[in-house]
Amino acid sequence: MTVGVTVVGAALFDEGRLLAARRSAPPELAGRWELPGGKVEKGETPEQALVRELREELGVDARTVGRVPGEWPLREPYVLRVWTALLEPGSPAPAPLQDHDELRWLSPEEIWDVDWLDQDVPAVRRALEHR
Ligand code: 9L3
Ligand code: MG
Repeated sequence: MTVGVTVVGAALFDEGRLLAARRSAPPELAGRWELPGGKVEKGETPEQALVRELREELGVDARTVGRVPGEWPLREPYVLRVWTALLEPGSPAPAPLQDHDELRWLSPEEIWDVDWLDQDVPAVRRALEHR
């Protein structure tokens, strides 16, 4: 049984680097970095939600690859669940279209250079182990 409402996060990898997105809203989260994504809507699978969120937030054409094991509680009733993802061939490069004001492709040495949201720290660690 899946408990809680899923917020999907994308561990989007390209050429060995991981995409980090800096939130511009809401004010209490602005300036912190996250795996882009958002809430699963009614009638969607988590994978469909992730592809939609990445299109809306970043303008990219992406596909999910696999679930990163684990789940990280957010504000009730939300739970962060993460999938690895890749850009489809010919996808536009990601752009901060919605909810973000900066993006960075982080190499393995740079992963901890940004101020990740608290719940994203263990999720990022797990994503790197399971990519
Ligand atoms: N959240 C945390 N880490 C993430 C994502 C995508 C989302 N990697 C939190 C921030 C918000 C809530 O989940 O409080 C819903 O996310 P959104 O729909 O505002 O992106
Ligand atoms: Mg979002």
